[in-house]
Amino acid sequence: MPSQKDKTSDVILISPITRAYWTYLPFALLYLSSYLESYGISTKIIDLKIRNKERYIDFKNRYIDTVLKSIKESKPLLIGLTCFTSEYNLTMELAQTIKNKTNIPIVVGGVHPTLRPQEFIFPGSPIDFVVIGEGETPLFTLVNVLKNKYSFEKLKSAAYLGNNNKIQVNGVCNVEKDLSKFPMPNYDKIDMNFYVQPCTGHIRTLLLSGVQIITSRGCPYSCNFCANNYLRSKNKDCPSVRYRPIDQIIEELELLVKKYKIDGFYVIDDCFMILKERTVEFCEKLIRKGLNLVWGAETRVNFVTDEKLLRLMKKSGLIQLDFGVESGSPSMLKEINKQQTVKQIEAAFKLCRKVGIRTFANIMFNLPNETEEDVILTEKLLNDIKPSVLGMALTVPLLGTKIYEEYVFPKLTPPEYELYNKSPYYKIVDDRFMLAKHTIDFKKLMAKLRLKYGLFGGISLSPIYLRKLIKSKYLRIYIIKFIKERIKDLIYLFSDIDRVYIHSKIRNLVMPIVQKFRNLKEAN
Ligand code: B12
Ligand code: SF4
Repeated sequence: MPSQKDKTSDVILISPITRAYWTYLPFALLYLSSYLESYGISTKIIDLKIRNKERYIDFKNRYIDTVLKSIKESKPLLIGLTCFTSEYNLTMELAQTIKNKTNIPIVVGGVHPTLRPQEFIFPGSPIDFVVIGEGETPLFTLVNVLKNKYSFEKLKSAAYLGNNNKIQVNGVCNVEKDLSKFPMPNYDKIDMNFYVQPCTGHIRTLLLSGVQIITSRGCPYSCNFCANNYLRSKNKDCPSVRYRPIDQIIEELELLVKKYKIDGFYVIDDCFMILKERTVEFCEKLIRKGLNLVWGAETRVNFVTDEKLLRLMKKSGLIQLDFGVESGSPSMLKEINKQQTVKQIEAAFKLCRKVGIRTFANIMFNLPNETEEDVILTEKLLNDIKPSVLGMALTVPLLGTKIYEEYVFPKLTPPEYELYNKSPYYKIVDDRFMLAKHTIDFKKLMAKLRLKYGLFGGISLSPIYLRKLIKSKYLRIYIIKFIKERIKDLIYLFSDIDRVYIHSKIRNLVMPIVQKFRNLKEAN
């Protein structure tokens, strides 16, 4: 049982301030918390959300106050922070603020610390430990070492400042082989009412009260824009994909329905549907349990080839499949090592349409060495597959990816990690991020494609979906939010029309006149 006395906790885990708007569950912290608590180590998660109309500056003050107050009250043995590359500077800032008030050790884990432990461990750093890789067991060991005052040499998959004032790294990146030993995420530790509210973030663009779930960790592919492969390649002894027991997942969903009244869920596995027999087992058990949930998932086109399987998935509540289509150009698909063909993309979309499953196509522009012809091929592919929902983004060479290693020179310095926070949607925020060879106006291109395929994707007339909404305790919120979403659609529609047509028309009218004036000026 947890050793919770009054308000004290052995470990405090803190969500970064950047995640104040996210409707994605803080899975890393939830899993770490439930594993530690299964061994009687009490934990607290600070996961603050910005309030309606709260100014960011007020939120930031509230966030810092809450963190410091909580540390004072809980008197923890250890404070844990989590960090993507984009969050590096804010994480260091937060750690320093904490260290100015207390001497309690701070550990950081997550993608960036795993990739660059040396950027956290150096003389004078406010961070005391880095956990490298998946954190459950290394964090448990760290807590035990601190509790029992053992030597740091006992730490595993961890880094700290050695006696010589140099970083000491013990062991390799941790990849947990057996996921069955981990209890389900510790949902009670956070404000689940916030997370289960109907929003369009669970199943992209569809209003739904739900959560994300993880059924497996890892991916056997190596797309070179994805950091996954690099993280995994640091530990070659472990299987790339590890699975949670299906019964545990079903039990988790049952609890989420009973306790939080969710209407659906979204599978955020790195690579879902790898093993057909597992997908079948999952769907059959979902049907047998009678939870009547609507669900969506992200997968790869090469896994969607079997009509019977797709029909079973639909029967179990599947409404939408999201695909990383990325490009319609065979040479681009090869360039990014996507290991999928245009034919496979076309076939998967065709099959989904036949069975009646919505499709989400994610497209990446600004791929390495992309030419105008590659973009035209992507436009052509979209015309063929006609996704129910279209997502587009410009490729950003992330730290820990092959494209970062190959194309970004000079490499980013830590203050420059802030570049990852700037909107990557339609703008190249730094010359080093320009990977394409053409000079197409991305903003206009994306506005044009959104007008063609991306509008009103949030509307679904699927009977299982509509039935779910009508019976839901959130029906009133669904109606209000549905109207708000359609107003947003209209605003986007007009701004896209403006970008594609009006802007260019005005430009075409005005520019020759401006040019004439310029010529006149030069002549004088
Ligand atoms: C779901 C997801 C999201 C969700 C958020 C989920 C969440 N609450 O964390 C959303 C959609 C919001 C999101 C956003 C972004 N994401 Co994202 N996301 C993922 C994804 C697919 C899964 C993350 C997850 O929940 N994993 C499950 C948990 C259990 O694993 P985990 O987070 O790795 O945590 C384990 C360890 O890392 C470690 N650990 C983590 N924290 C801590 C803390 C302590 C104290 C300890 C001891 C250990 C520890 O232990 C955990 C348990 O084993 C990953 C891919 C991946 N496989 O990691 C990308 C990924 C993390 N995202 C990535 C990126 C780039 C982003 C964005 C920047 C994208 C963008 N351009 O907007 C934004 C971040 C914006 C910002 N301002 O920071 C990159 C990160 C690369 C990098 N170098 O940082 C990844 C790796 C994908 C990729 N493209 O390569 N993301
Ligand atoms: S399939 Fe997805 S998770 Fe796997 S390497 Fe490619 S982008 Fe990353």
